[in-house]
Amino acid sequence: TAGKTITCKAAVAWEAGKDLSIEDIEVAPPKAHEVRIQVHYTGVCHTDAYTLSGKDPEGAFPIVLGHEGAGIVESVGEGVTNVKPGDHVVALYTPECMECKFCKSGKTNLCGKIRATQGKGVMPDGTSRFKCKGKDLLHFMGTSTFSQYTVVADISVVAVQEDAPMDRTCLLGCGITTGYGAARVTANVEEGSNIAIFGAGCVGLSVIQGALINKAGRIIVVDVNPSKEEWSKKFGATDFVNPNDLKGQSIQEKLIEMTDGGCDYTFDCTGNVNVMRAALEACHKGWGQSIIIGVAAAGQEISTRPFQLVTGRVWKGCAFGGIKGRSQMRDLVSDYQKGALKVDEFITHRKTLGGMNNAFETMKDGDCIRAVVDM
Ligand code: NAD
Ligand code: AHE
Ligand code: ZN
Repeated sequence: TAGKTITCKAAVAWEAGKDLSIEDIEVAPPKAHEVRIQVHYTGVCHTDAYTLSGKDPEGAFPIVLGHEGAGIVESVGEGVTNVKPGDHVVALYTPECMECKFCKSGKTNLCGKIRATQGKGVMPDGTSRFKCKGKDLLHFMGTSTFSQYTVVADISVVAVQEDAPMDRTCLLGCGITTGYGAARVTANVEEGSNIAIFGAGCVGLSVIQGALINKAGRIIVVDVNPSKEEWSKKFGATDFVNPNDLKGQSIQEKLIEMTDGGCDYTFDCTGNVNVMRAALEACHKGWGQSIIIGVAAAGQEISTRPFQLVTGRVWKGCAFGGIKGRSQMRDLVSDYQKGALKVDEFITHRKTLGGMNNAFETMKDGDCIRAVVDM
């Protein structure tokens, strides 16, 4: 198949707010510094639903969504040296070129090399590799894993251990790595720190596992869904608070009371800007840091009294947990294989490509942590 166009099935988002349609699409061969991957499994992340909803300022249609995928390299374009056909890989929506200003800074995992074209839904040369019914389809987050075959830039893919099951490694492509990295890399939670996590989805629950490895003190989960108490405790949280149960007290007041002055670190894993404010204001005076992970809709803005920052609280955020995919993914897979990183526990639902819309529905239900789709 190398060098030839492949026809395969994909879930196509023709329009914002509409169901995906399973279509036969044509996937062109990889050009120079590109890799064509047979996607075996993909997770469905809240961010896919966000872009499909039409609330993503960068969302354009028609598009092949999906960014939490694992598969096998089918063929590579000229000049590709980091992966070869047959390699088991995880797609990286945060690429790592290792040579741009960002990659060399030592201060961020964000890579600048292809961000502009990635945001426009095209490959680095400005064109698409997907066609359906004579129309070009856009790429998503440089990965487009809702297709049986996808083409990505070589810097957007990493080879991982072949004995690691791909229905698990796919989840390291976003949610699990994001929460884990936010705790261990972005916040770098110190031993004994009291932390609060707003939102116990895949991301929030994985913040717990990163915080536990760093030996956090109290790990308080805040969620409006009461069923998340059991999930949080199962992952190792010490406390659970449902803001709806607080009579006349704000969640920030409650957390400040519980922690004798405020949390050392808080994490927003909801994407709700009011929650982000509460998370910042629940931080300890003088040093508390709040990490924004959730993605908020177009037009939404955060606010607080500047006095909150004047008095030493810090607001920051991260993408992909601050993790550098090509340098660090193999270690995460190895941690999973050693039993030091939970992955299996996040999978609550399994679907096939034909059930992709059903996976999106399930995600809204509240009892779904991650649905893994067998492509
Ligand atoms: P999810 O929907 O599974 O989890 C969100 C949780 O927040 C749910 O349990 C929900 O009950 C809870 N919640 C909603 N409103 C709340 C409120 N007002 N107070 C407390 N809890 C509330 O989503 P997820 O897949 O875990 O993703 C979480 C967020 O992170 C999303 O916004 C997603 O787009 C974003 N995300 C960001 C990155 C990144 O790199 N920055 C990566 C992955 C996901
Ligand atoms: N396109 C949106 C922003 C979406 C966003 O922030 N995406 C995160 C990853 S979410 C994964 O589930 C991300 O990688 N951000 C850094 C970046 O460079 O996009 C918008 O608001 O325009
Ligand atoms: Zn995601």
